Amino acid sequence: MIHRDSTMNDITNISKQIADLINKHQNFWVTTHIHPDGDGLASMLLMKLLLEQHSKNVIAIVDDHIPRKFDFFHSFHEIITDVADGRLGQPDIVFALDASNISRLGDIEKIIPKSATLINIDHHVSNDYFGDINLVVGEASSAAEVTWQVLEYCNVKMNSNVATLVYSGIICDTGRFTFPNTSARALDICSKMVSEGASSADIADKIYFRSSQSTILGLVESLSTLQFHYQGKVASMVLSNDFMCKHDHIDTEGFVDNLLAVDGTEVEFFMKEHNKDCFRVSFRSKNHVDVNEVAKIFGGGGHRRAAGATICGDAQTVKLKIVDALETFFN
Ligand SMILES: [Mn+2]
Repeated sequence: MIHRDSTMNDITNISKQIADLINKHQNFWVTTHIHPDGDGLASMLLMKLLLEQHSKNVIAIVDDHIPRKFDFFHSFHEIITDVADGRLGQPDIVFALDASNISRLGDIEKIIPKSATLINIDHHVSNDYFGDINLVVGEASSAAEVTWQVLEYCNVKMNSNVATLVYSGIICDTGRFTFPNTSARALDICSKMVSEGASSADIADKIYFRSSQSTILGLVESLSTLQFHYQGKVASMVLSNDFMCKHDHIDTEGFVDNLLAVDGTEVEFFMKEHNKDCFRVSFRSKNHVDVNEVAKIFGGGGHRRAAGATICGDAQTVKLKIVDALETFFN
């Protein structure tokens, strides 16, 4: 199969297929990736809202802990995080939002019935088209932007819940409108969402201005490990599992973005030791390095300017492996 980005024509055709499937079926699951972020959660809950407007039975399930800062998202408290939950039932259709491959769904991969139609809606260039239907738009700012296109096609009834979710998904994935994926289209959609009732100040307050003390201490700890490589072109930092275990509720999303502030860096990476000797690594790039390619070396992926991978080993070994992998760009 040729993997290519969905064109405008495809988007309309695939949206039509999705609309037909929604009409024909009654039982749905919506899900997103492990380590869920604002974009994945917003996209998943947007699809849930659309389906509920069509009087469907919808289960939102994520195989991971959900960061509390998103607790103002509509139906946040209905998200099921236990893959053995008795309420799951049998879905006819499963929507996977913001996931570049099936293993990103964690154990949900194992419980999707063979009979269900899997619909993959995403914006990662690394997406491997794992769905029965795939709507992948690599140039979209966010999965929320792609999901919004489907919702518009399906004539979603607008309200402030829809507007808040679309706006939130886009600000999370554009780094509050600072990353290169902040397109005119993304801003146009956000402008429309503000006129439909999304409050940019309230949303920023909730997502960005109520970090727990542990999170700020975790940031201080991470920054204290800051190191530069290749004459300052690469910056790295680490947060150990020991520290994570001593403090509850450390939300490390966005930690790596602090390194983007350093003048002269091209690649930034942050290693979070989520289990002993196993690191979740987030990569960022400012200009010419495609960190999706770097993450792929380690079995991960993402976008040109933002990607991630899981790498196991002790901290020093993992850091050296990454620095070595970057050598071709900086020597
Ligand atoms: Mn995303």
